[in-house]
Amino acid sequence: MLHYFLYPLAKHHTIFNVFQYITFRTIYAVVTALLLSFIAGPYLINKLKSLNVGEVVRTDGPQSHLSKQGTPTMGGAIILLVVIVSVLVWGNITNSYLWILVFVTLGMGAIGFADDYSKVVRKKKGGMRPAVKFGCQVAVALVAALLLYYSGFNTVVTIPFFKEVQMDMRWLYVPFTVFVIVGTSNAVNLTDGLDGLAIGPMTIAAATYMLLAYLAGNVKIASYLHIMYVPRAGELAVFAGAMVGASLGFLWFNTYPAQVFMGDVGSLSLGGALGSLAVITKNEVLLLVIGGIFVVEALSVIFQVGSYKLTGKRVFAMAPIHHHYEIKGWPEPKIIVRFWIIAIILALVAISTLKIR
Ligand code: 57M
Repeated sequence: MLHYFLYPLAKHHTIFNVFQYITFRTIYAVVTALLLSFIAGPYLINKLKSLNVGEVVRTDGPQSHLSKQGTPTMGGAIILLVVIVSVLVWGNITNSYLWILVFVTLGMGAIGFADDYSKVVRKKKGGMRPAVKFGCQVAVALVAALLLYYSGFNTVVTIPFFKEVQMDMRWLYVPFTVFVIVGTSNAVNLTDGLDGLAIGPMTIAAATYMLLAYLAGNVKIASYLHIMYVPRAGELAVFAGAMVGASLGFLWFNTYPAQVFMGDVGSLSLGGALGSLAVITKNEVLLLVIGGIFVVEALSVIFQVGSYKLTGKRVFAMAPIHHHYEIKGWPEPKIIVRFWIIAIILALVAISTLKIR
């Protein structure tokens, strides 16, 4: 909004020129989101407590989790609010990609909110019916995919490390986009099972996409690095920046021992936003590396369920994989911080693909 209202004043005073720069607006999107989280966080936590919006912890998981019973949940609502406010303040509101990101984030957030509400407030065991929840996620992602496709979005997919390997997916890019967005949304949801376990790697992944969006949207840098140039995608650095600030701000309260959980309202929306960032910056396949922690968590569930159905044996003591380490006796903070370290290494590997091609 500031870009829309203040940049035109540059013809009167050069100071207003700063509002045209994506770098400047991205930095302040991070700072704004971080400060807003610090201000609104304690208020929201108290509000959730007074409304009795407390987590119902399952009793069949690791026993250490029983002490978390009643921790305020649905804190992801604050992440959503903070991201959207920061993006509206610092983003170029005439950029259509920004609005697609806002749509997916709010759409997935609404689904997560409905699920949390039925679990926590209406005390419905298991929450929303899985098929309904999945159907709604597909619907949100499909709208985004169709908007991109019919606006002439580039349907070519590149493979990291191999710049010559390219594939034009044509209309198949629509289901592919849906798969990336819904898959990431659910993978982040599965990861969100220990204090700070999802939001740490989310901060790192969003920071990586902040950089990639800037590079992909800059014609000179994109041609120098031989990466796909995506006109107007640079603006998504502002969105990713708001995600970085809001995630770090949430981590402040969600770090072990957590004062608040994000709930599905947080995990589904952040996951959906991350998947959309991967698609619009044309780094869809690289998401497997950048979001490697989320991928491994999801794969652990697929292998566990698959193996149990086929052979009657489990691969892990319990899936998703973070539960496996808990049952092996690793203290919770050790698992969390080690997963963060791996997420940082994966982000660096992903960034290195810009040069190793
Ligand atoms: C959500 N939710 C957490 C919190 C958070 C198919 C199967 C693998 C599904 C999976 C599942 O239900 N996953 C989705 C996981 C829950 O956290 C809430 O949910 C929100 C995210 N959606 O924000 O509101 C619990 O996680 C803990 N937590 C923290 N700190 C945080 O910051 O400690 C969360 C956030 C919270 C709290 O204890 O209550 C969850 O784990 O339920 N199912 C499972 O994960 C279950 N796995 C399982 O059944 N494995 C089987 C098969 C099906 C693969 C197996 O291995 O044989 C486990 N989860 C639990 N108990 N809690 C096992 C049993």
